[in-house]
Amino acid sequence: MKGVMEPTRSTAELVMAGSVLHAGRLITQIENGHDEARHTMRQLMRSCGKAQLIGVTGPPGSGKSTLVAALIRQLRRAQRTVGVVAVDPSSPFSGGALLGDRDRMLEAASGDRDVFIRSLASRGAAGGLAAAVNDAVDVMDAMGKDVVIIETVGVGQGEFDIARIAHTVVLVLVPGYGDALQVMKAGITEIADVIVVNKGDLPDARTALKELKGHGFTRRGPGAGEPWNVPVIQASALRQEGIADIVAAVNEHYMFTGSSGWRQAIERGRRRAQFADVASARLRAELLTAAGQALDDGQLADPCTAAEEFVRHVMAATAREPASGSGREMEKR
Ligand SMILES: Nc1nc2c(ncn2[C@@H]2O[C@H](COP(=O)(O)OP(=O)(O)OP(=O)(O)O)[C@@H](O)[C@H]2O)c(=O)[nH]1
Ligand SMILES: [Mg+2]
Repeated sequence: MKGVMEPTRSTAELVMAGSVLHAGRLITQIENGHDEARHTMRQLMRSCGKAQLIGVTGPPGSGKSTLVAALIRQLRRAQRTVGVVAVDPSSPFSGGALLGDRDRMLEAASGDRDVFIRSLASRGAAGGLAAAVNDAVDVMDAMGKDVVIIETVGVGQGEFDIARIAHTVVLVLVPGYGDALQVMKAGITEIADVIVVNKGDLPDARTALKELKGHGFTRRGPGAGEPWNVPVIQASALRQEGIADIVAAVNEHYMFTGSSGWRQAIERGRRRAQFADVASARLRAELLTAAGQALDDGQLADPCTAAEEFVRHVMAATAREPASGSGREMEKR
């Protein structure tokens, strides 16, 4: 009998073929800052850029995870494959809650091969949370998931900004938090593309909805095109009401960003932030090592001046760096 050797497939190939096992391991490697993960990510990048990225954010307990579970069901009904990155805000108290969230979402996925859910904790991410979230999103994108949902608590004040990652940001509010003034104060209107007043089964939902709708929030992409009118949708994630409306609004926004050049700007902004996040985390680690040495050598009596000088020195060195030409030419590029 002639034995045919099975060619060994690389992790990247296995992930691209949709292996949940290998994708899960890869994300763990990313969290641990494993060198091998960078190598795999490099290979995966060429398969990225196809998924629709949806951010789900809002205050603690507004029903984000319940809504994500409902969205999974709705998207699966339309035969769309789904990845979820649930970001733990790092509070040691939310460990249990996160587990509950996962259960809820897993129930919605219940053995479905086309749903992949992963939670990330900032305390675990070696290279910074933003970098880990971006990598996890890229992994799910490379797996071929049609939609990747990123769930995170809070808006803008976190360690990373969901508006820099997602094509569409869904803000989940609840009756009581819903008055327009509070929402504006929180700076939320800057990033919400779709507003959901969740827990519509509760008594105050109508008032909140009316007030938010009355305000008429708009968003603008780059350039002088038409503004996007932010829809305000009442829903009950618990009773799975209003979920189809949310999906329709998200898809409409996605189309809008595609036709207005906005989406390209979002994607460019994401890659720019990703570069800066990874580079600054790496540099910070290197700098702390170098600073430790300098401190031991007694060179940090005036740390601020030393830092300024160091940066000037590095900037001058990198400006001279390119083999083909001077710093002046680099400026022109
Ligand atoms: N009445 C009602 N309760 C809801 C609804 N959606 C979620 N809840 C409840 O609200 C609580 C919080 O729901 P989660 O989905 O965990 O909220 P979350 O925003 O993900 O919470 P964190 O991730 O901890 O910030 C749970 O007890 C849910 O059952 C809803 O539509 N109506
Ligand atoms: Mg949650």
